[in-house]
Amino acid sequence: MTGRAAAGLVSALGLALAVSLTAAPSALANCCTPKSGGSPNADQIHSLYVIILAIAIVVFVIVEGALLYSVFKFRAKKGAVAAQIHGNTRLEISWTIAAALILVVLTVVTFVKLPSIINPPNSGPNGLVLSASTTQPVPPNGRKLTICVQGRQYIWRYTYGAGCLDKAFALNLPYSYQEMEVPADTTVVLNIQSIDVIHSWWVPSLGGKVDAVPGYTTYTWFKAPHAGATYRGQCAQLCGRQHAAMTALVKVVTPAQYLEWLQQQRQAIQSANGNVAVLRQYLTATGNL
Ligand SMILES: [Cu+2]
Repeated sequence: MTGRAAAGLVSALGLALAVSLTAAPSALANCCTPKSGGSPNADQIHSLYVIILAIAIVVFVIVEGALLYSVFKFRAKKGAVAAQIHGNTRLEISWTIAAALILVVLTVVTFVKLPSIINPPNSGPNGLVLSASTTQPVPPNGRKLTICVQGRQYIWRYTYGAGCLDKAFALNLPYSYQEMEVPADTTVVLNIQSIDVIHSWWVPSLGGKVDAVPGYTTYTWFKAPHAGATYRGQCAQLCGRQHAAMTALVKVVTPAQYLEWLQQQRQAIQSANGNVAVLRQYLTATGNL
């Protein structure tokens, strides 16, 4: 292929890509960076990604530019003998140092950002008033809302309140499946477990994903700023035949709505348990159980 034909092919491919992306604007949303906006840790992950992407684009343009420049500038006809050039020590030392410096910058930026991704902040002034607890991780003032997330083939179960890991039944804590309700502006810490295989909790707008591993408890947190928002997630670890059905929905409501919902949920569970007790009595009495 001649240089001109190659350049034409590259231009045509570039044009086709641009047209297909422009014609599908919804495909552009979050095409190149992680989702954000639902929680400060998600925002920090997003901004770290953008910084690294920008540096990578600069490196890409320089390298590809030098390559294309060299290909066209120094192209030779068939049978030509290439010029033999020995190593340019100064140039080689320069680009080794430049590459090392880029790595240093990436490392420093990452370590500067890391604490705000890992450590939860305090709840906002409009958040729910919560009691302190010693479960990790904790915001500086120790006050947070604890929700236990339990993965099972193939649904997420959420138990609300401190003590959800070991005293959920004793404390009669309310629970729900698939759809999680949370108060806005409140630091929510998730204790994540699995009762069967490895699952992975991931609601992209609310931060990084965390595996649910049988026999272990893993943690993450989020702090959703706006009541009325909903965030969707999907189990991110292939966990079996119905893995694709293992979705999650997080609904952000006001603290008052959250407390009301908790009460409703508690009552609904109590009434369902009452019905089951009556049914069990009947089945036992009639010799069917
Ligand atoms: Cu799964």
